[in-house]
Amino acid sequence: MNQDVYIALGSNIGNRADHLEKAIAFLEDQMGIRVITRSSIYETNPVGYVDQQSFLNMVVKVQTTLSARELLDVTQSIEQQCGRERDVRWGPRTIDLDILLFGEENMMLENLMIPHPRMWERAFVIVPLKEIHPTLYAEHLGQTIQEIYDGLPDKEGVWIWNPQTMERKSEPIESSKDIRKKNLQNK
Ligand code: PH2
Ligand code: MG
Ligand code: MG
Repeated sequence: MNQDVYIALGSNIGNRADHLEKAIAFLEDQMGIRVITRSSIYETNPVGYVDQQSFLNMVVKVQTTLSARELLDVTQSIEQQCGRERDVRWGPRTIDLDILLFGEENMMLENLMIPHPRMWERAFVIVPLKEIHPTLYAEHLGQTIQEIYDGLPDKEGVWIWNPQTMERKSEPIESSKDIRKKNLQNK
């Protein structure tokens, strides 16, 4: 059966955009995986462990006939092939592939939980996910991705990345100026 799966990608070491592209090319080459949609690339301030380089993040939607377990093996092997080394939790990484959602399933694989338990509060995941599927419904939160996005307390620290100029767009996706404007409109 074909499952709709969302995968978050992140890189903050070396040529970050190359790592993202390479990881997507590996996914495309894989039997039983089809890359359906990719978000823009975003540059994001590090979350968790903050004393590190900014990340490039994006989300891709794939369809797969693989089981979640098999897909996890694939994503881990891609991380290896892209030169990821053993790393500090939340520390710098050449490439990180996190399975966010696997169809409608809830599951625990090794120490991996699907849906990814911290994805809902992370702007670096929700912003690109909202770009590709705002109406996606998060069953256990009873909210769409758009609603989760609207409720995120902090969307600063996320910029659209321009792959041509290799620079971020100058304004964060939602600057405090936009938020003030929205608040005024709601009055
Ligand atoms: N990944 C982490 C920890 N912190 N911060 C940003 N901005 N982007 C990430 O992908 C990221 C992070 C652990 O995987
Ligand atoms: Mg991660
Ligand atoms: Mg990971």
